[in-house]
Amino acid sequence: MASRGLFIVFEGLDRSGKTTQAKELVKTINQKSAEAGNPNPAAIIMNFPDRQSVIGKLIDQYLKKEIDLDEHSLHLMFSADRFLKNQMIRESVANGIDVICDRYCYSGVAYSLAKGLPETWVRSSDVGLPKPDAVLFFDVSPEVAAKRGGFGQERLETSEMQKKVAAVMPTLRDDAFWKTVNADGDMETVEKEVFRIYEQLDRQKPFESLEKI
Ligand code: FDM
Ligand code: MG
Repeated sequence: MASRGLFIVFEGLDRSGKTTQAKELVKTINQKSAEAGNPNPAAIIMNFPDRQSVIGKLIDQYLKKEIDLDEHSLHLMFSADRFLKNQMIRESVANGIDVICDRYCYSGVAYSLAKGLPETWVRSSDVGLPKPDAVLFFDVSPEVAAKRGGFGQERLETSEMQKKVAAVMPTLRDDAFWKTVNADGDMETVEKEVFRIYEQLDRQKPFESLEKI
């Protein structure tokens, strides 16, 4: 029987390179698969929030400061946006397709805790989502991140928010499936590191759901 796909989440601060590297990993997997004669895509990219989904469109407006939203409501929208992809992730994995995901519930929890929402409540709304085979935490030093350019214009792109998120994110770490990627290196070095981790992941173990975050 063909093996299942992997579900891999990229997390990290802004300018850690996670978006670039997530796209790059998908490209590499699909290239290698095509070279091996496989006509179908072997990996797909997913981003959270998905700014095109019904819920993601509202989140996008909030991030662009076009609308204001109650922070509890926003937290649940980010979760709901992920649950919209629940079936798609599970079906892709079952069909042998790797799902590479740029941000997931760990961003959800980190940003909401940084804003001061109640911890138990914040950590509960993503329970039941597909559990990643690996969370690659892109660890970038503040100096290197600063060299990569300034912040954008969006609501959460402030140094104050980044500092708070930087303090919370590592506390969400679960050694069972989190792996730290040194994101200070150049693109090719990081790319190799990511692919090395990817190749070592186990497709034989059962695909699970998140019981806690
Ligand atoms: N963000 C992202 C959250 O606050 N909660 C979430 O659940 C997720 C997935 O939204 F500032 C924040 C993190 C970031 C913004 O921006 C999304 P990007 O640059 O598109 O990742
Ligand atoms: Mg961003």
